[in-house]
Amino acid sequence: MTAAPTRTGGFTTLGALSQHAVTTLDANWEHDHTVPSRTLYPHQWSWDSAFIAIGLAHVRPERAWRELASLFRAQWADGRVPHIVFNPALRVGAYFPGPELWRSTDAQGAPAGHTSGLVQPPVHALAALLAYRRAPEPVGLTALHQLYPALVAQQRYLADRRDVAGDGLVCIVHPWESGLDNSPAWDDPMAAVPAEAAVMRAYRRHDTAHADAAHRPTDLDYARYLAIVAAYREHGYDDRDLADNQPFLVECPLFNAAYGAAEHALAEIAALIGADPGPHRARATQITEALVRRLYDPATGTFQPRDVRAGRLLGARTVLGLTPLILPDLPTRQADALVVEARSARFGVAARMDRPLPSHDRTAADFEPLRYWRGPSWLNIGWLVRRGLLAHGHPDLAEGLRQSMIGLVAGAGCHEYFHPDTGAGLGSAAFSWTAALVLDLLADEE
Ligand code: 2M8
Repeated sequence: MTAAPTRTGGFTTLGALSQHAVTTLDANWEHDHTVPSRTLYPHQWSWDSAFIAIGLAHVRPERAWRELASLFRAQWADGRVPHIVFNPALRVGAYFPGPELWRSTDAQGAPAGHTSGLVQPPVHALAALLAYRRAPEPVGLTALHQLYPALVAQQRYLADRRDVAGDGLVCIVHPWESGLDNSPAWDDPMAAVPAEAAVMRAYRRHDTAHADAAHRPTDLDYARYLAIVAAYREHGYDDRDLADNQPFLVECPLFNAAYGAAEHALAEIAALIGADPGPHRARATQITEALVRRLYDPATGTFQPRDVRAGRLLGARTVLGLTPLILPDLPTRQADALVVEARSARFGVAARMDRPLPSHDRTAADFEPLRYWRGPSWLNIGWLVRRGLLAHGHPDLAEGLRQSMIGLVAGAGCHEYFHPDTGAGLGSAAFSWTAALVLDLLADEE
């Protein structure tokens, strides 16, 4: 199917837009969590839940805390927070790849319920802090007390088990761990993963039954996704000897920026609950230093992922490179360079934006305006970049981006992603993090 992207929605008042976002979140609420989308993603996703909690804190604070608590109930003994927590009430085939492919319950230290074995960017400590700021007393403080050890364990897992190169940065073992599944950033390391598209004949993809196949990753992408999952699963999702066993090993700028931002947030949470913020501050400093040392490319003036297997920086200039701006201690030299990159024709950030922020360099030959993370505009990424612009003293650009994002949702509704030229809504039409983050943007007038 090749549906032309259409504009839906068209909210003329901010009140109506906000109500639409709340209705979307309410419709996606499922006993103790919010599904990203009833059709495409009917289980619980890790970083979705963090973004969702940020929005829920404005309108359903009690649910914000339940959202995070339910996710962390699925934390593994080693501290990993799984990227999918499966709802056992759903039929087999409700999502692909489902529990039968992950077989998490065979792995050591996994919880009793089914989960994936991968992780996603650790934006949860930041989400907990922001939710607390929005809904502080008395439930908020209790929730922070309860979440703190789990958030610390999440960071410890990443520090102890995923620093494959020994350079202070976290390695992702699958593009799904980046959250930007088929970003051009991963094309080179993915090309080295042996797989054939034909293996997909043995499976039934769920995504292409609900979304336009031309917008989604290809069958060859999926064959490789499954090959990487199989390699990890066959080693019991054990992180020892990752360098020997995993075909995809990458240090991602967004994942590591989130990892550093988490230590900054944990320092603030520690201070609120009477714990010691010192070690968090020290780790935050180390992470920022490592990020600058290992992933900043002075030649391009942006951050690039590092392919740990090949021992080199990856060349694609995707929006991932802008996200270290969220680190408040990013040195001025790198922050200034990222602002130049953000304002360039590649990304077009401006005080008055004429087009949405794309997920990939719009001047690149492989920019694809319709295909998922290869061009379309996503609210969670814009939301992070906006925070970064505010943190580094660019309120005018931050406001331009905020207006652009609100305009997207006002024009098209709570879509999963948006056409980077026309702003037309794409993907799921009732997507939770879009709803949650537009609520936060509406409330956060600078
Ligand atoms: C997308 O990823 C899943 C796999 O985890 C998929 O394509 O099926 C990504 O957009 C990811 O960032 C997001 O968390 C997930 C659920 O919204 O969907």
